[in-house]
Amino acid sequence: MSLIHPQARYKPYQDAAGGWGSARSVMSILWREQAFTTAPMALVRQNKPNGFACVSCAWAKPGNPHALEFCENGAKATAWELTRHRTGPEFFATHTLSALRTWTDYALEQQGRLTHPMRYDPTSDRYQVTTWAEAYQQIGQQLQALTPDEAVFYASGRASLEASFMYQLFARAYGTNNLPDSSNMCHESTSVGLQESIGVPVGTVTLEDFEHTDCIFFFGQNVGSNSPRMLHPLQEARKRDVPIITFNPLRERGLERFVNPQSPSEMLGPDSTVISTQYHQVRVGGDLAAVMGIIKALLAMEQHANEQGKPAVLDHAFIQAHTDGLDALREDVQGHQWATLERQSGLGRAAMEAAATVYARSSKVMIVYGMGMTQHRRGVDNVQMLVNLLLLRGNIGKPGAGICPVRGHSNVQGQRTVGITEDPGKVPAEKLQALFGVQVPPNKGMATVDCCQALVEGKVKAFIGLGGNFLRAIPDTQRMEAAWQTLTLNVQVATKLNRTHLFPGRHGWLLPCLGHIEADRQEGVEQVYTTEDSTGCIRAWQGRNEPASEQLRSEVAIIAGLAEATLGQRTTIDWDAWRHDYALIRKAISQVYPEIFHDMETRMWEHGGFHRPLPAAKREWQTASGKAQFVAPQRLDEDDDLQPTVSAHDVLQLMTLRSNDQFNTTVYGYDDRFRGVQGTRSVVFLNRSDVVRLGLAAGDWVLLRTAVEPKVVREVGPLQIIAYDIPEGCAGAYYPECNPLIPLWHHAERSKVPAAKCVPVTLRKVEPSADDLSKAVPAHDQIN
Ligand SMILES: Nc1nc2c(c(=O)[nH]1)N[C@H]1C(S)=C(S)[C@@H](COP(=O)(O)OP(=O)(O)OC[C@H]3O[C@@H](n4cnc5c(=O)[nH]c(N)nc54)[C@H](O)[C@@H]3O)O[C@H]1N2
Ligand SMILES: Nc1nc2c(c(=O)[nH]1)N[C@H]1C(S)=C(S)[C@@H](COP(=O)(O)OP(=O)(O)OC[C@H]3O[C@@H](n4cnc5c(=O)[nH]c(N)nc54)[C@H](O)[C@@H]3O)O[C@H]1N2
Ligand SMILES: [Mo]
Repeated sequence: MSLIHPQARYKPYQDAAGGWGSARSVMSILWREQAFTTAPMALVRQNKPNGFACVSCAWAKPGNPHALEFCENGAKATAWELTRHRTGPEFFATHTLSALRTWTDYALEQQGRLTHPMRYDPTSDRYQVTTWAEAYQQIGQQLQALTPDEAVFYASGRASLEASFMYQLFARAYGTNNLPDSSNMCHESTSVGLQESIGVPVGTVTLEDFEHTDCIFFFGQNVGSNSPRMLHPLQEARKRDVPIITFNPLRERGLERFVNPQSPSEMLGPDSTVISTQYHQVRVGGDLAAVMGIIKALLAMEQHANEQGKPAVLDHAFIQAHTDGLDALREDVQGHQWATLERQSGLGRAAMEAAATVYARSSKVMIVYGMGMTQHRRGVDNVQMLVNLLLLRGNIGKPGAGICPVRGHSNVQGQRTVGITEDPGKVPAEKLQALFGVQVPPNKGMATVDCCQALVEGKVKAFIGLGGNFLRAIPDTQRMEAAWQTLTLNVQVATKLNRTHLFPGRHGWLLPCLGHIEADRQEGVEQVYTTEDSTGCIRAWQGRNEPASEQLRSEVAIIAGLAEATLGQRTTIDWDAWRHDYALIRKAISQVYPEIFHDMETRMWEHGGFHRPLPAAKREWQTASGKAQFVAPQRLDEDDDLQPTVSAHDVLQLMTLRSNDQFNTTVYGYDDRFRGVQGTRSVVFLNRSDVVRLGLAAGDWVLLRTAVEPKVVREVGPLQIIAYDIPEGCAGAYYPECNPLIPLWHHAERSKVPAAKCVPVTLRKVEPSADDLSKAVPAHDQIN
C-alpha cells in the first residue's frame, strides 16, 4: 500500500531480523553521517576491553566479545555521534529559536554535533557564542539566587558512573534532592516492584544465565530493535532447543526470526533461527490477566498432580523456606474466572495453558521484559506478577533462572546505583557528610512527574539537564511546553540540538559535551570511565576518537565547573582535582559504596567487568518480611480512567512505540523496516476489524484524541491508518510524536512511570491538508 507519497510505503517485511537488511541499514547511516572514515575503526572497538561502551542500549557486553560486538542500532548510534556534520555558531546565527521550533526532531539532530558553548539572547531570539568561564560563572550566580528546591537536576541515562556520582553530589551540596532521571519514565516500575518483591531494585539475570536456562519468557520487549545484541545469546539458546515464549500485541520481527549479520554462512544460507516457539498476541494491558491465567493453569496442574499422586508442580520447599504471601495470591487467582481472563488478556484459555505447560516442564526459567510491562497504569503490578510466576517454581536465585528487566540507556542502571534518586533514604547521607561535608537534604525531592507538575504550578525556576531531551520525552507536550517558558534558568548539557533546547526560558545555556566514543583528555591525560549494564556488571571504558570540536568539555569537567562556581567553599570537595583525575572520583565512589565498588580501580579492568552483589540472586531477601513476596494485583483492569461519557465501543488502547530507526527522541530516519513502514512516521496501526467497525478504511487519515479528561483536548495527527496484525481494541503509533496525548497524571500507580503503553484514544477521520502531507513525509529531511 502506498502511503501519502511514492516515498512512503507500507509493505509487510518478509525477512528475518538482522541479515542483509541490517547490513544495508548500517551502510546507509554511515553514508548519511559521512562517518565512513571515523566510524569503522570505532566500531571495531565498540564494547571491547580498552574500547568504549556502546552509546545505544544497556544490554550486557560479553567478556569474550565477537570480532564485531555491535548491532545495527549500536552502529547507528556510533555513526550518529561521530557524524561529520556540525551545528556551530554560524548555524545559530542563521536561525531564530522560533523558526527552529517548526523543525522536526530529525532535522534538528541531523545538523550534527554541537561545537561551542552557547547562551540564549532573548533580543535576537538566537543562541550566541559564549565562553566556558562566563557560562560557569553566570549559571553559578543564577543558581545561588534561587531557593535550592526551585532547581531540578535531570539526568538522561548515558552519563558515566563518575559523572553521575558528581552530579548528585553537586545537587545535594547545593541543597536539593530534585534528581529526576530517565528511568522515572522507564524502569521505575521495576525499581519499585522488584524492591518490594525480592529486595533488590534491579534484575537478577547475568549473561551466563542464558547459557544455562531451559526456558525464556518475553514480555513487552522488542529485542530486535532495542537490544539486538541479545539476539546472539537467544539464538544460542534456541540452538539448544530452549523454548522462548513471547507475549506481545505485535509480532515483532526480532522475536520471530533472526539471521546473524556477522555470520557469513547464515548471511549466505537460506535459514534463519526461529526465536519464539510460542507467540501470544496479548491485548495491550492484558498481561496481568495472561499471567494470572498461567498461574491458574499451574495451580490446576498442581491439584491434578496431587490427586494422581504425581510429583508436585510447584516448588514447595522453596516456597516454604523463601516466600511469603502465596495464600493471598492463590485466593485472588481463584476469584478470576477463565472467561474474564480471556476477555482481559485477549488470549484463549488454551494459549495460557500451553504457556503454563512449558513453564511447568522447565527447571530453569528466566523472564525478560521491557516497556510493554512498565509503562502502564498497573506497571508495578505487572512486574510483581512476573515475579509471582517465577517464585512458584523457585526460579529466582539459581543458575539459568531469574528476572531480567532490559534497561534503556547505556548507564541508566548505574546512575541510580551511585545516588541519582529523589529519595534521600536511598543514599548514605552520613558518609556524604563525613567524607565531603555534604549535608543531604532530609526532604524527598522530585522525580520526573512531580517535577513536571511543579513546573505547571510555577514552582520550578531552574532546570539543569545532563543529557536527554526532557521536554520531548515527558507526557502532555503542549501543556509542558507552555509551562517551560516560565523557567528563569535552563542549562542543557548535550551533544546535539534537540527540541528541549528551543525553549530556553529567561536564561538559556547550551553546553556541548564530549560523547563517550571520544577521547577525554584532561591536561593531556586520557581518562577512562565506568558504567553498569542491565545485568549489574560494572566495567571500564575509554573513548579514542578525536572530539568533534576543541571546545567540547567532558560531562565530568562541566559538572566540576558548575559546582565550583555555584558552591564556592561550601564543600570540602576539590572538584578540579576530580576533573584532572577520574580515578579520584572512583575512589570517592568506592568509599561511599564499598560493598559494591571496593577495589574498583583494579576490578573495573577484570575480564568482562565485575558484578555488583545481588542478595536476591543468592536467595537473600532484603524485603520487609525477609522473604520473597508474592503480591496479588489490586485489580486486572487498565481502563478505570475512562470517562463514562465516552462509549467504550469507540475507544482503543494506544501504545506509543519506538521504530527500528530511532533512539528514543533521536529519529535516525523515517523507516520502520521490521514493521514494513517506509518514509514516514505519521501512521497508526489498527486491527482491520476495528477499522471496519469504526466506519474507516486503511489509508484514511485520522486525528487521535485522548479519551480521558474530556475537558482538556489532547489531539495528535493526522495519521494515516495501516491495517495491521494487532489485537482488536488496540492501536500503535510512534513516540515521541504521540506524547501530547498522554495526560501527566496518567501514570503507573506507585512508580509514576507515564503510562505510555496504554493511552485510551478515539479516532476522527479528517482530510489532510497539503501542509499535513508535507509534514508526514518531510521531504526536506530526506537526506539519504
Ligand atoms: N535502537 C534503539 N534501542 C533502544 C532504544 C531506542 O529507542 N532505540 N531505547 C532504549 C531505551 S531508553 C529503552 S527503555 C529500551 C526500550 O525498549 P523496549 O522495552 O523494547 O520498549 P519499546 O520499544 O517501547 O517497546 C515495547 C514493546 O512492548 C510491546 N508492548 C506494548 N504494550 C504492551 C503490553 O501491554 N503488553 C505486552 N506484553 N507488550 C506490550 C510493544 O509491542 C513493543 O514490542 O530500549 C533501549 N534501546
Ligand atoms: N510516549 C512515550 N514517551 C516515552 C517513552 C515511550 O516509550 N513512549 N519512553 C521513555 C523512556 S524509556 C525514556 S528512557 C525517555 C528518554 O528520555 P531522554 O533520556 O530525555 O531522551 P533521549 O532521546 O535519550 O535524549 C537524546 C538527547 O541526548 C543528548 N545526548 C546524547 N548523547 C549524549 C551524551 O553522551 N551526553 C549528553 N550530555 N547528552 C547526550 C543529545 O543531545 C540527544 O538529543 O523517554 C520516555 N518517554
Ligand atoms: Mo528508557
